[in-house]
Amino acid sequence: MAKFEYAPAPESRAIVDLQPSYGLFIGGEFVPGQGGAGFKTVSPATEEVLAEVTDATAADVDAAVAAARAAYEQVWGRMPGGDRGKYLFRIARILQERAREFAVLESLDNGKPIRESRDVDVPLAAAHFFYHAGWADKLQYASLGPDPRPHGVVGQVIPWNFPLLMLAWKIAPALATGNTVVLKPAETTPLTALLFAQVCQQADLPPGVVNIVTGAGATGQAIVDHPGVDKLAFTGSTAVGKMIARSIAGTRKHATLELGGKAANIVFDDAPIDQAVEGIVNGIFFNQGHVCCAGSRLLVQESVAEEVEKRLKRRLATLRVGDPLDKNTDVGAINSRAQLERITALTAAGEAEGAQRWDTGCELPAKGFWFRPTVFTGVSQTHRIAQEEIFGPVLSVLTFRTPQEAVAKANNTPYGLSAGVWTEKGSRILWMADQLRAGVVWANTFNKFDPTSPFGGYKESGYGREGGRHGLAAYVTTGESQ
Ligand code: TAP
Repeated sequence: MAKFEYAPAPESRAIVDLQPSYGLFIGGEFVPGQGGAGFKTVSPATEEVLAEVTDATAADVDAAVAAARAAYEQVWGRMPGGDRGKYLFRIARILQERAREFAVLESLDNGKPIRESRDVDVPLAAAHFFYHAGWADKLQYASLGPDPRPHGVVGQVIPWNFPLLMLAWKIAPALATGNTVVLKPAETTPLTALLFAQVCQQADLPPGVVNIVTGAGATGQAIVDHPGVDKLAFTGSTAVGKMIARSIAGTRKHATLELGGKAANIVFDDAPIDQAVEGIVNGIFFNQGHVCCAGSRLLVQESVAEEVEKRLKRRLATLRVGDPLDKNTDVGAINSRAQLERITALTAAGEAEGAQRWDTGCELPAKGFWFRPTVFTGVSQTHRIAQEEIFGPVLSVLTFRTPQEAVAKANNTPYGLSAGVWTEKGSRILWMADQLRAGVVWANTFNKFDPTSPFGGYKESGYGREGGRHGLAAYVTTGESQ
């Protein structure tokens, strides 16, 4: 099918006021790092250097934890919930007012299409603050147990795939429940977290309630190891999550871990195929497949497999891959060279193990990090591309004959974060949801997020929930749990 030719529709980047270098946000101020070292953050679409960012040392983390402790003890931990809620409402409104600035900056630093940062990441981040603002003065009615109280200082470490949104998932519930935070954004995507620090200043948030320290894995490890941190909230890979669990074993620290996934998107023969195809595309090609809950394994009933595959490839051929700031772009840049190498290596393993590889053959920009939307058919359960998280725009297709076989294959993974079911039968949806070992099961849709709905995994996808009432529980201790 021929692609329509669209004129370029680039979003202007003039709205973003990029500084050449950024300090750390500690105690309500931007301060230089004590180690003096920095690193560059680049646009993955062009490899252009966007800014120099501070590499926080253990001493910087120590200062951030001290600022968070002072703010907790002197101000935030004592403030009535209704007053905390007003700050959260204020932050939410500023995020809405500055939405375009955040969206452009996110697309520049992360490589995701502006359509997604504008319509998904930023509105959902604001929604998380609005939602949690509403809870701040109602915690005793949230069935959290008797006398819910904050932990104190929370250390938070987040990945690069949804930089602002993951920050909102972490900071909004922590603040609503009366905790103060030290947050580290990912090394490749620090800029929207630093813009968020400016929002905290604009909202007159008391100094030290939110502290942002930029850096690489060592900075994250310094947060994890710091004895002044009462609770940890981590989102990232299963490998690092396991290291964190080992580091804090035997300490009094509480933790929630949101880790990887290898979700099954299951299409039955009675599903409306065109809608299912849209769901498959959204499931794995949204955000370049850099989504922990991505529908990276398509399980399709054998009787419709050929038809689904045909329509899927036809649809994929219409996807526009390119400039993240162009409003017509569907698939943007891969976030980093390292991630591109990982995707390249895993897809090469798929071919070597005997699966059939197909891609859209679209043109890719000469500079930057890019990967064509790719589909593997003839995948067997033992293939690495069926077992390991690729975290890129790559779909592995497997088939099944009966619902029991679909369940067995869907659950045959070390992960258990999400799953999707496509069928006309309501009873089958309920039966499948009951059988699938996944924290979230979507029915006739995929990748739908809402702050009221708890999100989190089973097995190697981690423990704890974020969002909803369940998410609040992770940020409080109660008479029962103290
Ligand atoms: P990771 O390498 O695990 O990095 C996540 C964060 O941890 C980054 O800020 C990273 O810093 C930091 N970090 C690295 N080593 C650390 C250590 N030893 N101690 C403390 N912090 C450390 O993952 P990633 O490559 O950024 O993200 C991709 C992975 O995250 C995928 O597996 C994906 O499934 C998972 N993910 C899960 C979810 C949920 S909700 N379950 C959501 C998004 C992503 P640097 O960036 O500087 O390395």
